[in-house]
Amino acid sequence: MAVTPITDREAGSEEPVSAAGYRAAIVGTGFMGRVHARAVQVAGGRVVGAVGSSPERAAAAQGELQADAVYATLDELLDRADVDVVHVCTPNHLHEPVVLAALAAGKHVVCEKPLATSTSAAEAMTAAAREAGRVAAVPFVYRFHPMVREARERVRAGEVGTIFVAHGSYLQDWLLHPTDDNWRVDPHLGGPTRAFGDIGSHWCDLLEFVTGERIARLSAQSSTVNKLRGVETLRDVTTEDVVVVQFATGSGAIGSVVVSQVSAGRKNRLLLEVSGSRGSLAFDQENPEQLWWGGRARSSQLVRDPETLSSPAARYARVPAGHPQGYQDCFDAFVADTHEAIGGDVPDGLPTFADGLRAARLAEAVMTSAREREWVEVPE
Ligand code: SOE
Repeated sequence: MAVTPITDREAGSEEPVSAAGYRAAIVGTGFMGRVHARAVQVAGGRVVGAVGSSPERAAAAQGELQADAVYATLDELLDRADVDVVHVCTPNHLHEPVVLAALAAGKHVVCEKPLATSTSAAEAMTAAAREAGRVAAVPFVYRFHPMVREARERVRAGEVGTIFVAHGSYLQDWLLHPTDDNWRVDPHLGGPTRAFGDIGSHWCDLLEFVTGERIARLSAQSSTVNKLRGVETLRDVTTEDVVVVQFATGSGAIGSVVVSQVSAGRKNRLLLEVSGSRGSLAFDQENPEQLWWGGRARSSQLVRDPETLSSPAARYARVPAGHPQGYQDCFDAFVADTHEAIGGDVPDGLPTFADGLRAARLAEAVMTSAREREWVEVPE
């Protein structure tokens, strides 16, 4: 099919999908689309095309995305032979159709979390990626902080000992007021769980990534604080603002997490603390260059530094010590690892659709438990 970009800065050659290159298409031109586009460029890739919710929005975003061209429809973008990887940054309900179309067109995919708005959709997407033999990654990006990798290495090396308790929170305040609104609030666009799907999923991913433990059963309660929301007219809200989960892991550790999008003053505070028979570790996403190490005799605040980091963690130090790195750096590292995976070497800890599916199963268990008011087993 002949493809006519709605705007074209520089017509590139349309070589088919390659293992060496990272020619990306961005689907969705909001905040996350811009974060992904920057990461593509830092990873040495190029945004060859973008599509937005309307041709006008795509055209308006072209400069910031540094996209060679923007397209009126997804089909036109997918027709380009030279798109290696499609980054899906749309509202959640569109993840499934966009991912399935991209895989059917032979592209690798990076899909925002939550991967899908239901477990069955996440299963279908994971199966489609496996059958297509494509790289399919999900940006659980907090895994890419060097101090998170350091925590993981210390757990792996036995320095924490047998883990018996893990706890923490993920708190935001951007939905505190009834007039705070966003597509994520609408279950048709964001999915039936909001606070847990959007940010609780990050916390659980980090817990399981750092400790190697798996949540086996859980009990949850949730609350919708703002039952009506809207800027001009108020409408009913069904998605939750707050979730509290207590859980047990397969090996018998217990723990809890508080997830809230209405905690005044907390902007993006993800806190994870784990304790075992030999020591404790705590990581705070708003202070990501540090890691608290708790010992019975002595505790210390570890600071990212070549002296402190084991080599798997040092791999993710992107700037010299003392020059704080943060959220965008995590994205840059995530896309760089996705690029490597497309080249054939899948780096340790790359979050894939299997992890997105895991999050969907946890989300379903949380919703079921909160609704039924009982403990729920989480299927593997
Ligand atoms: C909004 O809650 C949001 O942007 C999430 O969607 C991201 O996953 C999280 O990293 C920051 O907050």
